[in-house]
Amino acid sequence: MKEIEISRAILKSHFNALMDNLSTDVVIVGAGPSGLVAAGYLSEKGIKVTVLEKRLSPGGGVWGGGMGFKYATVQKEALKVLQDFNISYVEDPSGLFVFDTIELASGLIFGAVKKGAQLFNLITVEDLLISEKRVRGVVINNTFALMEGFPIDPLTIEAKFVVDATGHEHEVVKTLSRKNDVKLNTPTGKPLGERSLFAEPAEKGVVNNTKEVYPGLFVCGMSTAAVFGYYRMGPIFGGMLLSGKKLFEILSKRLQDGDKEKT
Ligand code: 48H
Repeated sequence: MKEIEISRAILKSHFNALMDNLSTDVVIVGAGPSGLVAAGYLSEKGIKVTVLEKRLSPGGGVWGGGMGFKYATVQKEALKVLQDFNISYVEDPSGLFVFDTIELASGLIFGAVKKGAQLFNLITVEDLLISEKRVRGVVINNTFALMEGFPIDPLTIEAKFVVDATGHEHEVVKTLSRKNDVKLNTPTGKPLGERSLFAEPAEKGVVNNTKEVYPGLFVCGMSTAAVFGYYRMGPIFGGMLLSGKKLFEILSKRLQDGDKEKT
């Protein structure tokens, strides 16, 4: 066994995967629950999905459950998504369903990858490709380089659709709005900011607001609350799972209807 063969195998595989994803159907920014659910369903349909996660570990805010206690909840409407990803749950006397957050995080990651999504960690989306009033891809950099503030220029990935699944931070939409003279699909044309905790309307809001916020750019999951000025919900994840599923339904239809805008 030659050590250099280990290095060669890793580098070859990684750069092949990256090269293969430089042009893709859908880029999902953020590997939290909403992005992973969307990635799994879209990939299952044969759509080319590239998920970019800035942290070492995908899974977003699932791992921490509620205040670090490793269980969280969903409502019955979301059970089908748990079943589709083979995640176990038990019914609580309250009528809610409880799951182990470690099983959900690892199950969604495994499910999305096994269904065909290509997931890269340690890549931060720092900007967007825009032309002719449409988002056409993302500008990416190495997370460590950005953390250290090194002046390293980025690379790019082109996509038919880009999704901001970055959670509370809504980093992609924030960057689009800050750097460009654009009007978002919100009442003010800008991100409205997240509101305080009010679970029931928040759960409905996250699904209703899963939509295109600017041509070529969609929001799903918690970033919808920050963009459309909705409530947060605390550790109930049905809205996140259903938002990912709704995004899948919208994008698979758009791609199927031949939304063949050139990237
Ligand atoms: C690459 C990035 C970038 C970037 C961020 O926060 P998430 O878990 O996202 P959602 O919306 O799928 O789920 C939200 C849920 O976890 C949650 O926070 C809930 C339900 N909160 C309720 C409440 O009241 O607080 O994951 C987003 C992911 C993370 O892994 C980030 O590291 C990643 O996006 N990310 N990846 N480039 N620029 N910004």
